[in-house]
Amino acid sequence: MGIINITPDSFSDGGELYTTRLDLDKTLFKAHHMVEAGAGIIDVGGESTRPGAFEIGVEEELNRVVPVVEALTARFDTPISVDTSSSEVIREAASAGASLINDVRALRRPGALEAVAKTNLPVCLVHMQNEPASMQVAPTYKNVVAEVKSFLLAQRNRCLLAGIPSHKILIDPGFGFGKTTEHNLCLFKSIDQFVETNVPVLIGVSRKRFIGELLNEAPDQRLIGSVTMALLAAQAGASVLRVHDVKETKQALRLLSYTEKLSDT
Ligand code: YH5
Repeated sequence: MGIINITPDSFSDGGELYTTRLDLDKTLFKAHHMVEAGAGIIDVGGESTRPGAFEIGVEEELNRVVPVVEALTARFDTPISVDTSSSEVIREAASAGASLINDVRALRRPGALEAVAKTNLPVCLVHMQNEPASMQVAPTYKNVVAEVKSFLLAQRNRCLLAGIPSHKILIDPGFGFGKTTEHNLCLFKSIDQFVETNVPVLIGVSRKRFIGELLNEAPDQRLIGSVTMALLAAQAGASVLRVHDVKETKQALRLLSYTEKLSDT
C-alpha cells in the first residue's frame, strides 16, 4: 500500500478550500510511479493525523479527497484506499470509486460504522489512544499488546454486528498513534500475536518517529530503516504494508519471497 497525502503543501495557499490543479498533477505523478513500482493499493488521506495535528472540517476534507479519488480511479486499476474517520467522506469516497476505508479511529466517530456497512467496502481498523492533537503527550498502558488487541477485536465485533462480513475487515496496531517508542517496539515484536487472530494485519511504520528515534535519523534518512521494518513485519505475517517507498519495499519483499522455503517464485 503506497501512501499519498493530499494535505495542501507549503507551495499552495493553505487557506484555499479546493485542491489546486498543481496538487492534483503532483498526486497523479506520484500515484503513477507507485503503480509502476507494483503497489497493490494506493492510500489517500486528506486529514493530517500526525502527532500534534489538529482536525480539519469535513467540507475541507471532502474537497481534498473526492477529486483525487475520482482522478485516480479514472486512470488506474489499482484499488484506492481512503484514510478517513468521517461518515460523509466514507460515503462520498465510495461513490467516487474507493475500494477500502482506512480509519485510524476504527469507526468510532458517529455514523462511521453504519456508513461503511452501507457501502459494502472493506475496512481497516486502526488502534489509536486519544486524538492526534494529544496522543503523544503521555501514552499509557498496563499491557500495550493486550489492550491494543482487545480494542481491535472489540471494534471488529461491532463491525460484524453491523453486517460487515469478516473477510472485509483488517486490523492495524497503529504504530505511533498514542505510543512511546517502547510501546511501538513491544507491539512490533508481537505482530505474530495479531496475525494469530486470523484477521489480516496491516502494518504502517514507514518513516515514523520511533524509527527516527531508534536510529537517530531525520524523516528523509529513514528509508533503510523503514524498508527493514516492513520486511520484518512481512516475515512476521503482516498482510498489507503501508509505505512511502513502494519500489524499495517491493524489492525487499521480492528477495524475501525468493528465500522463503516452499516458495517457487
Ligand atoms: C498506519 O500506521 N498511519 S498517517 C508521522 C510520520 C511519518 C508517517 C515523520 N495512516 C497509519 O503515516 N493508516 C497513518 O513522521 C495510517 N496505519 C494505517 N492503517 C501517519 C503517518 C506518519 C506520521
